[in-house]
Amino acid sequence: MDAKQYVSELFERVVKRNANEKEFHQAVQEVLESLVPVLEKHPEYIDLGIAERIVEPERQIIFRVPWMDDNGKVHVNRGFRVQFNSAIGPYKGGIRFHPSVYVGIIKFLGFEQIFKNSLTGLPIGGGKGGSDFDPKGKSDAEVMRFCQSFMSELYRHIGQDVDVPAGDIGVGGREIGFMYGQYKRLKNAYEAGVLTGKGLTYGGSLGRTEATGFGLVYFVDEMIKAKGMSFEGKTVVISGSGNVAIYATKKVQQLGGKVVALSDSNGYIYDKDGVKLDTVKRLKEVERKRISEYVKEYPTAEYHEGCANIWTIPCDVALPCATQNEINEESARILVKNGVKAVGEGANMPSTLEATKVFIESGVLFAPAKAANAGGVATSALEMSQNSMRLHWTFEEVDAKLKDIMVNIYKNASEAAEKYGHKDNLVVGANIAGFIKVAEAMKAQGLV
Ligand code: NDP
Ligand code: 2IT
Repeated sequence: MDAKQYVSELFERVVKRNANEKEFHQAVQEVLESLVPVLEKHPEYIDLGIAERIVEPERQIIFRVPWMDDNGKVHVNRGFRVQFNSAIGPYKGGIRFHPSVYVGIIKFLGFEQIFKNSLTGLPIGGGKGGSDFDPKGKSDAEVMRFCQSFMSELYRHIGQDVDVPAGDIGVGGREIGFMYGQYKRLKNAYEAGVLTGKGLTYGGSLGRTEATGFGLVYFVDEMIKAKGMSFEGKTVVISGSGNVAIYATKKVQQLGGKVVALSDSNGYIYDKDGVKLDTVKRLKEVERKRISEYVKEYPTAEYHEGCANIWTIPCDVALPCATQNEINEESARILVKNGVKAVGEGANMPSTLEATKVFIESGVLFAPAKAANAGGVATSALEMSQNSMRLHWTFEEVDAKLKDIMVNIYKNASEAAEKYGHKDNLVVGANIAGFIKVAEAMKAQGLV
């Protein structure tokens, strides 16, 4: 069958079969369109139904999460774990706690994770989980009770050789600690490799906290270096002020770039002199306050309500590190008009399909999420290795491995793009390079 027709019929079936899951449709559409040249070259992938199997999760778990708040009121949230693909390793991917979470978001994230994890070169399959629980404004005790309830169901579905969750939006060190404690209690065994992003006192890896943001900047640095540019003296706009945004900011500053803006879900700050990261870290990581508080300490900085206008700030490099679809076509056009030279996706799917098209067609250097933010999960896999060996590597060792991995992902994605006729298009290159390894493993393992 003609590969183009095959892909378009398969996409139609995905939309019909997974109605009302628009983020999942978007992620599948982008990947399937990239795969046409691969399926033309490898008709056996069509005969073996590789793409048809890849778009269908191996298993989806949806469960009730009851918990009690500090006033004794009962709440019932919904928990999810989508175990998407285990061809190259145990399911691996984060857990997201955010009120917007529903099956369409967890499935888009789990689907992307398959290719991202493959790109790392490490033996990890794709999965994702989460809940529509909103950690904002909750006490530590409420968060603990929620995490314990969530894990009281999830524990039976995961394991260090089965499925290894980690953090994502709303899930950081505090939540991983509470979930690990409950898992350990239920299993009566110290299986440290069952979760990653753990604290350093109980099996966590040095460098995991920094890994996604640092990895993103290593990747973008490699991409711009290939065109004779560097971060030195560049103006950079970064959205979000969570784990990814904070450590992307730190690495950009180390490389001599100036980060002038950061945001949260209420609005953004603009500090033309460069943001003071220690203050942001204290406000967001310790005090768990809003980014608007920043201007109380630095009155020369500006605060603006709403997130979208952060992309109207002129910059050389834009790093969206908050959430999906935060850059639409209009924002992309404004960035291009203002002279943006490179965009690196720290968040998962932060650019709409239309925005991505604008960047690629305008010749902006574009680092897609699957490749550019893979440093987090790659370092999670390094944490799993250390847990298995019952050893610790130094920060320098982990960071050097992370850098190597990001440089290799860049190399593999750009070579795949060129080989399949889309030179410099890293969206296509990352999708193809990630897909081929999984497809070959599925081919070898038979119809399962
Ligand atoms: P955090 O929870 O630490 O931070 C998220 C940041 O994004 C916060 O500043 C938050 O603002 C903002 N944000 C979240 N949701 C929205 C929204 N709907 N609209 C506007 N702003 C929003 O999460 P991470 O930094 O870990 O994750 C950020 C992105 O990076 C996500 O897309 C995640 O999937 C991706 N990612 C994370 C990895 C990791 O290792 N943590 C690895 C790879 C990708 P507020 O505080 O107001 O909610
Ligand atoms: O989107 C992602 O890659 C993550 N949230 C990190 C997953 C992980 O298992 O470390």
